[in-house]
Amino acid sequence: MKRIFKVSFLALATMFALQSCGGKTTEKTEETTTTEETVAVDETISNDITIESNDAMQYSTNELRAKAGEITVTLKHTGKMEKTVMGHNFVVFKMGTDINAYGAKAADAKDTDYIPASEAASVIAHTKLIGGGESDTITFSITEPGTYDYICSFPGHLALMKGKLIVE
Ligand SMILES: [Cu+2]
Repeated sequence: MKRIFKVSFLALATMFALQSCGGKTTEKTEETTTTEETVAVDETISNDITIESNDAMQYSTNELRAKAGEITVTLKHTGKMEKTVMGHNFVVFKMGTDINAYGAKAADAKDTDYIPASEAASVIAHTKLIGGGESDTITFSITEPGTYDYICSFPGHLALMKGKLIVE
């Protein structure tokens, strides 16, 4: 909406410049550019986050934002498939973790729902593995601002199901 308004205004200003004073068109355009910079960008920051997952092996977003402190994440599975076939979880890591190496270890950890005990030191928090129609909520604390990776550790899902949690 804001973008459409901005473009219309720009067009109007240019037309006015052309009609009234042909020689000063460049000056008028510069003025319009200054106005454009005042348009605010909306960014959603919430420490009560809901992220969805589906039968197409996707999260609803690959970027989450929160403020340092307690963060609550609810993972919902909006699909219909069982967790043995299309299970999803949400695993968030300490900075510097190699998520591909973690994913490889996770694939061998079927007995613990693909959360390998050997890699626990890299994990800040994780939900349980859920199937279609289920959800799980976790609360954890991140005090250091930064960018934290999250993935679904079900075998093969890391290719599509990964994102960044940006803590400010
Ligand atoms: Cu998954």
